[in-house]
Amino acid sequence: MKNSRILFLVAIVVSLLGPMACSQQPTLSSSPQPGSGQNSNTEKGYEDLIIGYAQLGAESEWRAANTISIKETAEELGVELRFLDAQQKQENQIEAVRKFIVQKVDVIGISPIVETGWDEVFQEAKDAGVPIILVDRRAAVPEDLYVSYLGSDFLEEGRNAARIMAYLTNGKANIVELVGTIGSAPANDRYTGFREILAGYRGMKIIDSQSGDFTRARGREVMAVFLQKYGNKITALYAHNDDMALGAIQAIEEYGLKPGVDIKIVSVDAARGAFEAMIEGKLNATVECNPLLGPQFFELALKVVNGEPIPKWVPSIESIFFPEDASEVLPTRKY
Ligand code: GYE
Repeated sequence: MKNSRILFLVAIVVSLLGPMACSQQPTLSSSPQPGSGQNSNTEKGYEDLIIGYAQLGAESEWRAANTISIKETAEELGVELRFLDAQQKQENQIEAVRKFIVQKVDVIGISPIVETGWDEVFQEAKDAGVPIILVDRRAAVPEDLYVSYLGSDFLEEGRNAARIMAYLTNGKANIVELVGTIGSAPANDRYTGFREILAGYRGMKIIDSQSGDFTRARGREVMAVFLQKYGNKITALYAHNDDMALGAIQAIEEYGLKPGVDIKIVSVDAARGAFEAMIEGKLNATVECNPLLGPQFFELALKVVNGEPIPKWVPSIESIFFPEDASEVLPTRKY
């Protein structure tokens, strides 16, 4: 590992520890919702659990890995899993939650496609005594409408992406940004966190920012439009996920520029495709966001059902990867 990169990573770790120590400590909530199975002498095991899971769709490599993790872990533990895929539509997710309420499942897991619009249906779940665990994405609802959020610190991912971008470009860049699904927690926070850090760099400008909806196809299309509009002026790309970066890499090559060289690229997720692109020198860094949430999710669900205290936020532990280490790390990646 080069010395400069060690220093850079140390700086990131220090900046991670600072705010975490004071403001981001998970708080404990020991009050399970009514009907959540708090029964003094009959503690439940995994094989007693019936879980409803409202997945948002299948838009990316990340999501595919996330779904597999939930399904495989349920099978391994002997949990009865009722899994619905909302195919990228909030109304389908709301309908899934309503079905699970009618079925009186023990716990509902949901990865809300966007942040807003959940108050009513979450209130219905609460009134029916069915606890909700937010998985991967947060919802903008009062804290009493869900028992816990299990997932990443998307703001910090955005900040780290900006720190890396500043390092890669020596603080001077014309950046285009591929935003995730409009209104989703990761898109909102990765957008905001990135700008927080950029505010400290005069030479780094975001010249355009559009949604690529977290998909490879849209990433490619939107990047092609950016290139038509700005051409060689673009020196850096920030993509809110690897899939959009991979689509954009194609568009950049089609346009006749070298991704990773003419245009520095930083994305988020650390999926296998990103490691392959880094090995080929086409991607400069990826900020990890862990989709393998199955084991932690069912552990939380079991605790909820047994009335044990659980944290209001269970953050995932994540890293950052660069091309120099990509060949060594790729074989160990599970997604
Ligand atoms: O980064 C992206 C996916 O919600 C963290 O959704 C997740 C994001 C992930 O489509 O690839």
